[in-house]
Amino acid sequence: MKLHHSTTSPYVRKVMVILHETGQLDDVELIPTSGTPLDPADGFAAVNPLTKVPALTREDGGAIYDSRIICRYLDARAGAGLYGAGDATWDIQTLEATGEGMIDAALLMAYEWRLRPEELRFEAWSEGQWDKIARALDVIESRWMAHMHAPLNAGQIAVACALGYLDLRNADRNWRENRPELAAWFDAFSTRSSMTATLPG
Ligand SMILES: N[C@@H](CCC(=O)N[C@@H](CS)C(=O)NCC(=O)O)C(=O)O
Repeated sequence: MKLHHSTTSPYVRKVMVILHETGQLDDVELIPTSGTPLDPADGFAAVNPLTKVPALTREDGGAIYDSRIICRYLDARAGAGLYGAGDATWDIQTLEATGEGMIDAALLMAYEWRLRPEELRFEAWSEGQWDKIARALDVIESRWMAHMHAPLNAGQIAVACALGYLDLRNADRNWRENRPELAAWFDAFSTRSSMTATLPG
């Protein structure tokens, strides 16, 4: 398989963590692919018309994209059970969506200050994105910690990659303040070899 990859993308990191955790790393060739909405990678649209990483070309040649679909595919391929069984899957997938939503909001903030010309930047809109992240962090701290301490699942992986991205792009916002349980959980989760091997670089 071929994985269109970028070392700083938190969406790619979710996929890489799952590859590590499920023993599928050697089944994938990494294809460095970086681009933005203003400057998509050459030729990448033939794989993913949305020109976003990650995208995975499977052994049969078919491409799949969106990190959540790729994560589900890799989980099914390995029979890893990272999405739980029965009704538990809805909680795991909601936790995954919460992590993913934090990444979406943080990426929109990063694009706002990296890509938009200074005179067009919209501060209130960026703050609205941060408010989404802050609310999600509070909900995880107050309601989801039992799920965070459950056996490894795709929801935890998505939240961990979101927190790693906040440390990379929004360190000044100090997300750990007033969220001691989540901060302690992330410290411990960050020691997993799947996490140390996929630090943004
Ligand atoms: N929902 C997508 C989002 C992927 C995404 O936005 N990736 C970013 C890199 S972090 C990207 O490729 N951006 C390029 C663009 O938006 O043109 C997923 O989960 O895979």
